[in-house]
Amino acid sequence: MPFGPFYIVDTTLREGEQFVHAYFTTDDKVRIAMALDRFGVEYIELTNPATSPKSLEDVRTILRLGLRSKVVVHIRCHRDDALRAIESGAQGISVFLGVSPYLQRFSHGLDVEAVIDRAAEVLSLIRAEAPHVELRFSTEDTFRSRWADIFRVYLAIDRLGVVHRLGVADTVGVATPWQVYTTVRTLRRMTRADIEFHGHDDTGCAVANALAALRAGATHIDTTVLGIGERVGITPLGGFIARLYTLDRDLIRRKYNLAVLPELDRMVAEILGLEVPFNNYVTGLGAFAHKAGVHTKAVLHHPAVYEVLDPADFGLSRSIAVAHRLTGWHAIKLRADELGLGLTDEEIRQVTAQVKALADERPITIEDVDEALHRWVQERAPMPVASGGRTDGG
Ligand code: HCA
Ligand code: CU
Repeated sequence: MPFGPFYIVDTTLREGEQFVHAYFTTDDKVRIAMALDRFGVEYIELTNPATSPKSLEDVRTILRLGLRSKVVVHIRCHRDDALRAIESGAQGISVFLGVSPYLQRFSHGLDVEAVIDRAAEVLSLIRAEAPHVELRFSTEDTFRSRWADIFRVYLAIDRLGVVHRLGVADTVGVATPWQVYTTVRTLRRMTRADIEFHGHDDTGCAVANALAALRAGATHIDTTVLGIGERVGITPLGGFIARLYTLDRDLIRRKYNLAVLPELDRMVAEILGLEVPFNNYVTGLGAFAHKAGVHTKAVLHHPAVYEVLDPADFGLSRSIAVAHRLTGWHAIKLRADELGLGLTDEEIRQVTAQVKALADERPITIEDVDEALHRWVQERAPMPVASGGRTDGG
């Protein structure tokens, strides 16, 4: 088994709300939460209910849906936020406060001892007021913090005995998989807590970092639909699922309802007023499109030659691009068969040569291919027929 038991904390409705283009109405949030629940994410994280009256109301609305996914709220390490989170009735509360030199100098201005005191106060308050709530504490910007500082904080919080898990956050998307592995592994050895990983994608490692965290013993991974979040966002749900699928396909198929992923990606893109990116994991335009003759030939024989994900598992199908100069006779034959034209292999080769010649002159479409095929059938010499037979066949 390449990784241990894990849970997805989808934070489209928190981190995702921090994406520059995001505005979620209550109805949007309900639709997204219901689809995430159908997909099977174990947690849905919502915006801090102290942000605005509407945010608090929306937490309650989502809780009333009675989803299987646990509903958690994400708050700053403040008494008032904590009280509002408890008041919301959320099943989990995720608190964050960092100790990086940047935050110490330019943001909250607290030194390590003051961070520990503040966290201890807020976390103990929550535990006292809401004994059953699932509690998490995360140090923001973990990877640009001094190793000694973050471990002082993590060990102090773990010793309090009030949190279920500790969060490791690559807030600015700068960590490498090796760093993530070492940090999570060390934390796992030194504390009793579960570990959550939250990774931004500024330098393209969010999916790899989530996998590194998992391999090091992380139990919870944060994702958002399409990866939306601050700046370029965080680990995308679809990319993370694709990553794990090739490592343990049966587990991923059992654990999640994969066919809901295309609907989720489309829904969130539509709510944002954007397209699903053309190169998106699993659901992008190109995800299961095969083009070059060498590829199409092999894929038509055995798709796994050029596919590591089976589109059918996601309720999708592959496509073979036929109309272009890289095309091959297998692709043209596929098209001729689709049109019900009985051409011999030699004829298909000749039509393929015509199609390629045309595609060298200008971009072509499937209509051009169809026309070349039909023209061939019309213009070829009539087949010799038995005497007394019809001669108008074509
Ligand atoms: C932020 C906070 C956060 C929190 C992550 C966490 C981050 O918006 O800056 O609670 O683990 O990236 O650090 O999203
Ligand atoms: Cu974040």
